[in-house]
Amino acid sequence: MTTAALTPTPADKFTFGLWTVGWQARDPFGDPTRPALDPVETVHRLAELGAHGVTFHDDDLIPFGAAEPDRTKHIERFRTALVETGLEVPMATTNLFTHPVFKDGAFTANDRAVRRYALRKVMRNLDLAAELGAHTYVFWGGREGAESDAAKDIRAALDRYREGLDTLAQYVTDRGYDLRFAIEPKPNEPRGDILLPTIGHALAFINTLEHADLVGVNPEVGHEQMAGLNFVHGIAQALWHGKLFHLDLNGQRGPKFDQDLVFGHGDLLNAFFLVDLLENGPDGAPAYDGPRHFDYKPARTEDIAGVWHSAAANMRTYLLLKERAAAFRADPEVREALAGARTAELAAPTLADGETYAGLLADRSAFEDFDPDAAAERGCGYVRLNQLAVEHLMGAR
Ligand SMILES: [Mn+2]
Repeated sequence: MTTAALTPTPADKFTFGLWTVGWQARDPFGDPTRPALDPVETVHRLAELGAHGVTFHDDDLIPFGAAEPDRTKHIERFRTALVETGLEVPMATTNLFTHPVFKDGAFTANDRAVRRYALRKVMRNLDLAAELGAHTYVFWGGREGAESDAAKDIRAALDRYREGLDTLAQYVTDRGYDLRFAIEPKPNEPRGDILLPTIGHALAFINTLEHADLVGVNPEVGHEQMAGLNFVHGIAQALWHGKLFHLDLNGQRGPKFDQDLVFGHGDLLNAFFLVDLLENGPDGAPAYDGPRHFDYKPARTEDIAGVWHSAAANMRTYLLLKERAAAFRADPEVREALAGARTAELAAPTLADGETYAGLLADRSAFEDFDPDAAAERGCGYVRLNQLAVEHLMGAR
């Protein structure tokens, strides 16, 4: 692959949250290791690195509780930086977790006044998101959960979660905003157990919403892997439901605390198949054409130079995996191995066109004359196929 192809450009649609590179590396055991970053500087640095856009929580841009004139000033500085760089804001979200008022949740806090306050905080930032041209609004309910099963009536909490999203979807619709919602699942951290912990939980919940068509998911690599789940399968199912509205790329090494590593720095083989899934859809076109959003944290060990190095690393890793996945798909030996593994046969419906179960019952070859032992003897050839993927990933082919 040429150096040019590994140099990110806005056409690659790479985006970063202000809170990612801006993380000062405060953790539960230690103080920050880096100074705060000015969002204006972040916008300029990301543009220099070839990013397409930047995303934000309300409080990343405007300090919590800022007076109205200050708020306006922060927004204007940010807007100027966007104009100067051409960076877009494809997504925005709300901080409903840092301030102690949200210690028991926002939409699902037992305290009704906190729930009303949370909805107002979201509505205010929805106005700003629409004004800045965002098309996706993410809901990560990190504080929506509990540590004790006695603390929360989960069925009532889900009623309130639904009420909150229905109310906000109505608001967006009435205002005519071109915004869709994306729920970001996470199993735990900061709460002991978080509501809507996985992609599957979120998809089932979305089906109950009044404005279900406006709501999809924003799955994060690490969050699903914290639950021991296969991220590629989760993304494939979200695509299958037509609900992959956005996604968060990063790295995670198994079920432990949320590491937010650089993309690919966790389960690299799963990252390879993820990029293959996103970029190489069934018709050759990408299966997903939205932003490739990085929600990672530069390691606490890094200084500011390391922050920008890690930001660039996310994009370079993605482009390398995209190149490796294309080589994998183009390799004649891979095609032969795929045919041997009968992967395309799965697309053929199990019943023939127009056939019903009556036809299946009448087909002696399906059962009476079928030889299950002979079928069981055939190997699938999946290990050979996987090894080909590993070798492409390693640059050995
Ligand atoms: Mn995370």
